[in-house]
Amino acid sequence: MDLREIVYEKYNQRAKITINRPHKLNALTPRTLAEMLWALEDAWADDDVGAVILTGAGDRAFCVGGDQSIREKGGYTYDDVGDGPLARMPLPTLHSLLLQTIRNIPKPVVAMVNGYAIGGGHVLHVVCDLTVASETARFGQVGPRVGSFDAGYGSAYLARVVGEKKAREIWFLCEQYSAQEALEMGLVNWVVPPQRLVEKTEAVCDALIAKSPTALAALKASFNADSDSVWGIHQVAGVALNLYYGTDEALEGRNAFLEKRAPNFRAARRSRTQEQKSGGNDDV
Ligand code: 2NE
Repeated sequence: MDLREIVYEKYNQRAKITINRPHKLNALTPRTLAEMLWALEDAWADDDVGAVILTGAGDRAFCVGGDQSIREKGGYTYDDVGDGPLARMPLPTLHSLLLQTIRNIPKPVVAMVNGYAIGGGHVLHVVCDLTVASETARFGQVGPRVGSFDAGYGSAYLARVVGEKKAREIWFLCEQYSAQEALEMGLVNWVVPPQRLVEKTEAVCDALIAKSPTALAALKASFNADSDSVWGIHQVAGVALNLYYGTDEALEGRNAFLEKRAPNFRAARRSRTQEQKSGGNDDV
């Protein structure tokens, strides 16, 4: 595959996927996601690969989720789709497929978080098996502020990781959390100074690669089994998200972000009340 938005490397029995859009804080396009899926499938098929590292280029961001500059009413549009059918799929569908592939690949996936892990970029690290964070990393969800949501792995699985109250706080308030706070809530496994991030991640991979691959694969599948039902919720949420993108409410969130102002959802709240009163039959 012609890789333009990620860097994919294989060395010392590991595969490393680096989201390579540092000028956009490693925000995701359909192409980025299609390339990441291709790389993960390659790592899956390569018997010599015992662990996968997922990270972002530069020192500012791991990934800040969907690229808001290509989001329009109705969803994300991107001309540079590349070849193959994957890149023609809607961004949320590709993001969902990527999350599920990170979960399904029978090898540990380690997130190396070097900066912002925000929105759909935050969800990426949440579904990874382990997370190593730089002291400078920042974590958070932004959907209710920018007109989006991940009502599947991003919320239901997050609640299993950090607990119900904390997950609701993270999504409802859209605040940012430091690496130390993330460690305290069980969201990451290790926090290290930025200059030790690569060294620590490589040491974690060395430790993983020294273990029995079949034992690790069986354990990963077992951990997944308990939360696999979230995949069904995630797919329903994806249908809802694609419908939501067509609304003025979602567009107000995206516009407010791009115009660097606070969103105003008052009109959306009023129209919800009107719909409820009329049973949603106004236009039928
Ligand atoms: C990431 C964050 C917290 C950074 O804040 P700060 O204050 O350090 O920087 P600033 O000025 O906000 O951002 C720096 C530049 O990066 C761009 C900004 O527009 C800005 O550009 P310039 O003004 O310098 O030209 N930028 C930041 N995030 C971007 C993004 N996602 N897409 C395109 N450009 C982005 C702060 O910027 C923030 O909260 N960003 C919003 C993150 C966001 O909205 N992510 C998408 C959530 S939805 C999603 O991920 C998703 C989905 O919708 C569907 C399926 C799967 C995932």
